[in-house]
Amino acid sequence: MKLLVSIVNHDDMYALTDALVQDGHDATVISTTGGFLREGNATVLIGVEDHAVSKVLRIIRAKCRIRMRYMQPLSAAVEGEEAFLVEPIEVEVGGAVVFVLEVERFERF
Ligand code: 2BA
Repeated sequence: MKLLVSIVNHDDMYALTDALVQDGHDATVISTTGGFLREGNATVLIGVEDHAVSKVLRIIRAKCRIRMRYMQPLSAAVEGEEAFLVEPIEVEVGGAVVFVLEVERFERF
């Protein structure tokens, strides 16, 4: 069994979980925040049997779009001077970042 830790855009989360549930997979959603953009995203935990991993990855790929975001970096403050704004940079986010973890044991009580 594998645990897919899938970090997705919040706007794709319902389409993704609907598709997963329709295909018979269980999922848990955690509200998370990206460390770089500091924007909300969603982490979807999906426990799946090994033979279903590729199918679930296909669903994730189909439901999660790549988006471009603009980030306003702040210059590093030099001693004695204020930090100042520099040009916004374009950042590509997603469709999804997925970690595939081995599950040692799974119990449901
Ligand atoms: P964020 O950390 O907010 O990152 C958003 C996007 O910013 C990333 O998209 C990437 O394109 C860019 N980015 C991240 N760190 C960067 C840096 N140091 N310099 C320049 N650009 C940078 P994705 O790679 O699609 O990641 C989307 C979200 O997935 C991330 O949001 C983070 O929440 C998570 N994530 C990505 N890689 C991760 C990792 N290795 N470990 C844990 N979480 C990860």
